[in-house]
Amino acid sequence: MKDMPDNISYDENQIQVLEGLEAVRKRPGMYIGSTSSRGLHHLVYEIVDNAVDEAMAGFCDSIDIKIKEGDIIRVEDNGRGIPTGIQPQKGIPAVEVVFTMLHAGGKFGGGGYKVSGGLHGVGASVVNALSEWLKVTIYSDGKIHEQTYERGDVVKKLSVSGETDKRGTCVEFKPDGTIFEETEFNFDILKQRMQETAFLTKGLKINLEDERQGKGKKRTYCYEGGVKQFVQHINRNRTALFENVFYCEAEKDGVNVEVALQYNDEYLETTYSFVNNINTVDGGTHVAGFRAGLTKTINDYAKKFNIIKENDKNLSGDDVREGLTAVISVKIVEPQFEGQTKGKLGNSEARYAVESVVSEWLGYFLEENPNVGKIIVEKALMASRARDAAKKARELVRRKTVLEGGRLPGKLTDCSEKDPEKCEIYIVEGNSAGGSAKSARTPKTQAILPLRGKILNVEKARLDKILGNEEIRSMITAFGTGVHEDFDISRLRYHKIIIMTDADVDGAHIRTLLLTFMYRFMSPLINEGKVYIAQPPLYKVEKSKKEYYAYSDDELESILKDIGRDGIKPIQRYKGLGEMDAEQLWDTTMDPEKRVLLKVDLEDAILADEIFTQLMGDKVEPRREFINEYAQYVVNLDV
Ligand code: TTJ
Repeated sequence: MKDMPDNISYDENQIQVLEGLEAVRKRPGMYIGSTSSRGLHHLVYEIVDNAVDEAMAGFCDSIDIKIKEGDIIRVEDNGRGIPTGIQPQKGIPAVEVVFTMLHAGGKFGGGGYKVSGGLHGVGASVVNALSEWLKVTIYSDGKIHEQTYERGDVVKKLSVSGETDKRGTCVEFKPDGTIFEETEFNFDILKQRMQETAFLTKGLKINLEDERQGKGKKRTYCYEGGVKQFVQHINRNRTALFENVFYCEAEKDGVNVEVALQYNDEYLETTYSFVNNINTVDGGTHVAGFRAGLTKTINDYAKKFNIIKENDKNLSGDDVREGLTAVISVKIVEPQFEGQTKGKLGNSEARYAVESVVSEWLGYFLEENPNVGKIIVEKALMASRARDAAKKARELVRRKTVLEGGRLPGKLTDCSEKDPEKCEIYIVEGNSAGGSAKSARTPKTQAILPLRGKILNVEKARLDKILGNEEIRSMITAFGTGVHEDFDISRLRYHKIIIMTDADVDGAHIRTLLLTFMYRFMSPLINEGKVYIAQPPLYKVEKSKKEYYAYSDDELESILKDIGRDGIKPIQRYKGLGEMDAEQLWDTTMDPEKRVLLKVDLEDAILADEIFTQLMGDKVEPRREFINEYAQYVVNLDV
């Protein structure tokens, strides 16, 4: 504890206790993660999750979400309606408790929902506190009930405004512009999340509509097949090895387990796991149970039908997961989330529940679909053989490193500082830009690794081939971490890995490739926030010996507005990093005092991975869809 002057007496009046919604407005980040665009979108999820809870309880089958003019959000369900009666403990209407008291809601104090979603389970009151205004309308008992709030305070008491035969709850809110750095909603971000929610809540219809001027977009998601359709969706750009997706749903020891899986002709595993609709990015007991069940069942099956012999060595977990696409969704009453980012399930009962449900139902499925069983086992056998080859290749790389005395790649211009915490590495597209970066850098702390051209398509190659690629090998050696199963983040030589590519389509392509590689083979780098994207400017404006850089079209406009157009030199548009000299590159993109770096998070990486399969996959149709959808950004994509 800090020194405390002892001549002051502390009593309850002087101790400031942050109470109720004031606390939320003071430290919004603690409740919604951040006040950036991400936090803004979390507000919508938080409200929608309440309606999803009602759907999971079986009382609502449709949720409408609208982005209205002025970035106002409106969410309506057809559930029972939030109770309007007086809550005995507080003496105010239950709905007011929900919107004004932290941690209030159906999830607490009995009588509520058995399981419940929600990002941090903080609920509607947090959204209310962070909204300029919020209006709730409840249709129940033949009446329309309304209440309005401003920045969390009641401004209009709960009252009946009319009659109706509808049932449901409607919440409309405008996020507080004094709290959020940005208040513009992004349809595509909401779309992604709403589709995921629909996959995870079988039969629930979610409508999403953008009513803002010039937008006019609309999507409806409803999946009777639940996570089975989720798996089909993930594999839509890939080639599945068999048509029928394995699917099971069962309850065991109070844990509801829903699992779907299918294999594709590639080599990587894509498993998404959820607990009460929350994405568990670091897996946990439910994923461990799934893996154990999968490995055991496939081995048992292979032996029973003599595809592998009794004394052959077992297929390993990695073997049976090559080319696997799976979704695991469990619903559990008191989930325990662990780990730094709370992305890992800890409940031990979930392990056994998932393992036993998967073993039982997958066992039946394989016996009923022997052709599928055969395909899976053969795929795993191939994986097993390839793994032996890859192991040899890896040992070769390792031995080579030892022989070379841990020598760093020739192309790397390393920094002199030895403490990784202080070091950063720029991965730069092309040799010429690499040259500028080399002259521009601070030699003590900034290392430069130029990459030539495009790196290998890592989704289409096995590890032995990937490790044979020189660009990739030089990255791995420079980082010092090893790769895949050998990856060890404690050996990382730079605490910032900065991808610096041209601001054009090719640059975007290379960035996507790099991110996909890191996501697939060095995922802790991304989970622990070590990867960044440099932001080179798009334009240079010069006027009376002064230089201004613009990083977007909007910024260019606003600079021109500020300085006026008289007497400016022709505006320079940078097509590549190579067009900048070292000083300009330093000033705009590399100077830690001035540069803007984007930190890559898991969602970005997953998106990169998706874009990647869409662009590089075997199927033509998804690629066409993608290019149509993004035609405005993709000018001359060489796919
Ligand atoms: C609680 O238990 C009794 C019956 O109603 C339950 C309830 O609260 N249902 C409910 C809440 N349905 N929909 C909501 C809801 C919907 C939205 C859009 C926002 C919020 C905060 C709650």
